[in-house]
Amino acid sequence: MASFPRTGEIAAQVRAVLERLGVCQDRLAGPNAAYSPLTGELVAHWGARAGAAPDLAEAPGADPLEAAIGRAHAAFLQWRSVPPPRRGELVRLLGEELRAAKADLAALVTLEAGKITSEGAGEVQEMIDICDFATGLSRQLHGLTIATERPDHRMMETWHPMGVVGVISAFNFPVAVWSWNAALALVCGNAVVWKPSEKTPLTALAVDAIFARAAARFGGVPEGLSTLLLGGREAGEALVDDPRVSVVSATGSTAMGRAVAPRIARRFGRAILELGGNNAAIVCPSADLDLTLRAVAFAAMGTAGQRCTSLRRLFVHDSVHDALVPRLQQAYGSVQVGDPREAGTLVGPLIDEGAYTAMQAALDSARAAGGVVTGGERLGAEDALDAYYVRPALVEMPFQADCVAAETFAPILYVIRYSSLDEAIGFQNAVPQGLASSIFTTDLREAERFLSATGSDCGIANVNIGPSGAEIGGAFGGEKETGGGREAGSDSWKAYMRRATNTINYGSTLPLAQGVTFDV
Ligand code: UN1
Repeated sequence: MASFPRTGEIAAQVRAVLERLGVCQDRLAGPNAAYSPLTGELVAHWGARAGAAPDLAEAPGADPLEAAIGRAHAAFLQWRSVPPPRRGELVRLLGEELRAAKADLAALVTLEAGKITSEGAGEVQEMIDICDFATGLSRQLHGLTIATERPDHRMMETWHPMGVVGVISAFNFPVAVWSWNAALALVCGNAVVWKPSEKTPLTALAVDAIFARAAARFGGVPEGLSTLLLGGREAGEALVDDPRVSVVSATGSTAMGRAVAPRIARRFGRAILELGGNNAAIVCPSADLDLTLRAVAFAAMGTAGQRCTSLRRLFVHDSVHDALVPRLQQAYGSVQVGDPREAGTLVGPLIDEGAYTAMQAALDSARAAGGVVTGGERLGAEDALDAYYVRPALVEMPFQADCVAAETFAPILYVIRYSSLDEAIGFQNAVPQGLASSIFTTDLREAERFLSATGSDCGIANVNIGPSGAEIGGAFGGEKETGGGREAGSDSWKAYMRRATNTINYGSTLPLAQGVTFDV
């Protein structure tokens, strides 16, 4: 039976978890308020820029953001000379500290971002996984040796640290996104400055405290190697505009990416952009419908539809529509929505009122375009007036209207029928975003077509699993308005390093390439 938390019961829990995680009281003082989406109540205060606070005391009048980036840059100048496997040791210790703090940090993710218990734990597990990955990577920052056309020469490439890596993250993965960037950036020899979402400052403070414990065990970590910049727009803009920030990794909306990308480009900085997704799945005539139903339920309703990778569009073949869609409607009607701490709850709250308003506006547009909406209504408002729990919405659409082509960060799944695979792939690719996609089929030809150059145009294309919930071993990111960046596994580390091509002459003549002669 679903229940909803009552206003007033969350703040004390948040305080207790923050204390267990070792977040200092002085970082929880300041003019800004932190809220919990579980009830909408105020749960803590935080300072304008916790990471930059010491400078305010040291150098009155100095710009604390500039000073924080300056400290990070100074840390980079030292850290770049530490051998990579030794840098990996710091990240290994971070992984150990995260293991020790997993239950508490996961609980805080639930309290601050509203994730159900297993998804809060899953997020911290992703952090641990990337630490393990990066520790191994610290001994594998390989360059190539390349055949040269000149006698007695050798050509190779070496990879060097970039500088300061700025990380701008969103509320929906309040801690894991930092870790995908930071674990790689640190083993690659960079310093990291993190500007988290203003909606999730407390989990960021907790991660900062966890990192400090790893750094203390490591010993001799330069001050400012990992800096937390709490704040609003101005903190993000400082990272975007400061030429000392060689790489900016920004996760958020396409609108945010459109604002920051030209500013980073103007100073020839490097950008890793993880922006909007409008992820689709195609259900083919041969699909295993039991498996499809479970995959669609998790991908579309999980995390209350607030993953970049959440499933938002479902293209169902005419021949299986009547076997699948009524079962989906049944699942949407019965899924437990409520207190994310409770066993049995699968859908927690939306992050805030703005998310709820955007969801209702999208549903209104869908109705106006001929869509038939099941669900979408607000729940539990009598227990917590300022919390926004909703029944996930399933919307049968006659065609792919404008509201379907836009990303709404809420649990809305649009269902559209199709009759040929070409048509379905056409629908799936006909949106501006290109993050994640899936096909459900047991037909080898259809699966391979979907994965081919004429299939899905997304950065992630899956067969018989949903578009969300990627492991860290693969490169994560997408094309078109998703921004083109890649994070986490595979060779994503290269975005945090600069490549130098080196040619060495070990002979005593000077043969020029391309047969050029130049005798003086
Ligand atoms: C995001 O939604 O911001 O693939 C990232 C997934 C997670 C990451 C999502 N591993 O759903």
